[in-house]
Amino acid sequence: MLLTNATIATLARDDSFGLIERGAVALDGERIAWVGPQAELPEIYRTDETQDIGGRLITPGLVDCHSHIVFGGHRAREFALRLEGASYEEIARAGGGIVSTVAATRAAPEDALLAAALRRVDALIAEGVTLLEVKSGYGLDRETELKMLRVARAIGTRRPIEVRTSFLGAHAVPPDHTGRADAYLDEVCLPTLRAAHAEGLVDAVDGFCEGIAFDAAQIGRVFDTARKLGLPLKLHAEQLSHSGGTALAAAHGALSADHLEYATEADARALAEAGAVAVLLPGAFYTLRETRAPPVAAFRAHGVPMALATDCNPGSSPLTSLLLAMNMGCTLFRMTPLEALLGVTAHAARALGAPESGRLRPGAIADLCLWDVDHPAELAYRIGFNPLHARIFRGAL
Ligand code: DI6
Ligand code: FE
Repeated sequence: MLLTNATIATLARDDSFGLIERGAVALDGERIAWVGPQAELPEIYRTDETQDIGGRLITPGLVDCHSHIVFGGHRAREFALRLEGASYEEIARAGGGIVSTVAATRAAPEDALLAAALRRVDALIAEGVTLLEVKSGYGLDRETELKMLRVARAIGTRRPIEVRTSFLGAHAVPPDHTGRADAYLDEVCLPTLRAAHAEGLVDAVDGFCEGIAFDAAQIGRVFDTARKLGLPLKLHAEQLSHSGGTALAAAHGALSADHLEYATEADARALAEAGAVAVLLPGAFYTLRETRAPPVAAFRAHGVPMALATDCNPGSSPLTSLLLAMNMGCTLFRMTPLEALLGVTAHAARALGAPESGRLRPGAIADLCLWDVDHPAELAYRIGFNPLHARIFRGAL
């Protein structure tokens, strides 16, 4: 397939928009064969399968690199409680929060979990998402963690989207192990990680390093097990307080540290040295009415790549719009529209260890979005408007 008469935002290696006016993209099966100005198109890429796309914008397919999109039930009651003044941590300590979604997820049949997740996934697909990360972490027992990961894998067989899974057994201490976090890790979390890995269900390992979850020493044990299995690492770090997760993630060579509202300048330096991505989640910041923003200026100054994601989950971020996450990244965190677009393409792909996605260049995977906009900055600027014209996944419209 050959797409002509396009404005193309390639997201160049130097992290510019890499804009090409009157450009063309040649696809060869599931890969991009050539990108450049139409006038320079090599003869071998001319084909009958040519689509004039009428001056529309082409970007890479969007990447949502942090989601908890598989879960049972909802938490609208907690939303109301927070509006009456209860904090996220108070609700969690009173037995609500993550643990209440664990009960609903354990109770849900696998097909019902999948059906509910697909409704949310369809909203992401409609906005151009072609690569989606999905975490476990609402099972906290062997059976349900495996069930969640199977549902995550099934998403990729039911819809034209690539799914990368992250095992998040260290998300919360379940009620049957209250006050015994280390015993939970030894008896449930680590054996379940090994079992899920043996079944091919795990692409990366994540954790929640926080006062209401696990401390850095406990997460370090999860990371040690993950590294023995050869799995890449990610971490929920400094979301509600400064708990030392970022330094830990950097020291273990993690792909990313995520949330980061309470991260410091030293954390930014550590991420830069480790080459890790800072994944920012403005949906959670907004929903929890957080007032401390992540240190974007420090990330920028130290050259830390920033990604943006929905963090789609029933508690802190019931968000199924990556375009809105881009807008929030700009308005709430002062990212630039270019940083927002890099954040849902090249840098998000890097946070998943997926270098063949997120930039338009020869050899890259042929996942593309066609947009009814003049300039890529418009993608972050609009609120609640979806300008997607078409989506190409693995070379197929
Ligand atoms: N931080 C979050 O924002 C989500 N998980 C996490 O570790 C929230 C999960 C939830 O509240 O259900
Ligand atoms: Fe999260």
